[in-house]
Amino acid sequence: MKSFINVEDLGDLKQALAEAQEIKQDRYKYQHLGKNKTLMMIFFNNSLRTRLSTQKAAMNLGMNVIVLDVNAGAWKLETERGVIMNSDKSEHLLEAIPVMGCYCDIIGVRSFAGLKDREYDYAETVLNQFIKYSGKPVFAMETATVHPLQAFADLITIEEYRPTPVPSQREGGICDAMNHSPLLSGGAGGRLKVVLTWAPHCRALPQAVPNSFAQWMNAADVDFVITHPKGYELDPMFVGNARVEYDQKKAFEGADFIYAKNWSNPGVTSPADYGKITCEDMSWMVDTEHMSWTNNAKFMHCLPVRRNLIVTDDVIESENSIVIPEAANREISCSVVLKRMLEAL
Ligand code: AN0
Ligand code: CP
Repeated sequence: MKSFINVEDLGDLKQALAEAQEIKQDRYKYQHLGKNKTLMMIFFNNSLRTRLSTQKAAMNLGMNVIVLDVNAGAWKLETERGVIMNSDKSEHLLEAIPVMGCYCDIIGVRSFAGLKDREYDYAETVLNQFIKYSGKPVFAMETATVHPLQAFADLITIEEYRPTPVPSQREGGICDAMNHSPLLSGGAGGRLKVVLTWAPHCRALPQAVPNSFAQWMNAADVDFVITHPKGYELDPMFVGNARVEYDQKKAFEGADFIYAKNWSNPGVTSPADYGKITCEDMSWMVDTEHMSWTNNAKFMHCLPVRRNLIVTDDVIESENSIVIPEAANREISCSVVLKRMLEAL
């Protein structure tokens, strides 16, 4: 695998889930692959899970890891070509990227959307410069429009926690369970209903997490519903065949998984609103009443989450909340990705 950005980069999802299960059972099985190979992680934005889980996955594979926080110690980087560089930015990304490429074998990039210019963000300008100029395989650690390591971990988590006819399968292998699974194989037990719900937040957040989650759920065989206030429509290339339901209660009815996330206005129906907060309706916060509309659904969120804005304490602390195993699976999704990238070097 040369890059990891979209769901297609992973190929057959069943195979990817089988590899995830294999690695989960023995995290150090491929320790030899990373010998004398270096991962460079570049952070333009903060992180807890991505930073720790990616580093752990790389260490499990025997890799060396270099982490650069661009905003803490590096020269300030200019990203736009053609700019007269007489501001506080001392170095251009067009020199910095090939230099970084000299010191490593694989590069992970975290670079959030600026949420000011939709065209610039959706062109994945920073990520594509890394792909073009680093000379090394690149993967997204949440870029302007996607967060594939999160979405892959979410898929693994849904597979592990989906209701199965035999309860013991939950503890068992992903693959064995998958033989009966409506998730990817369209099994006879009825399709899983997975709901992505917008929830309120005090700061404008990117669309990367919901975009990737939608992309991955469309690739899995689930009944996938997206619910949000009018005006928050995600880009059609990510919505795909999902059903969009503006009535949150209707969307939640019969759901097996509730995936909550805030995102700022994607500017699809109203370009001038791109990146803005255009709804503050607190009735969208996921509370116990919301969860009572579902089919005893599991609650998911990529974290970090602001309690009592997106979800109440009661729901996130409930037995049905699987946010911690979801975060734990970030190590597994990243291990599969790095393993494949190392194999392709
Ligand atoms: C980021 C976001 O919403 O994209 C990262 C989530 C993984 N969240 C915040 O900036 C709070
Ligand atoms: N879910 C996630 O990517 O978290 P971080 O922003 O802490 O890495």
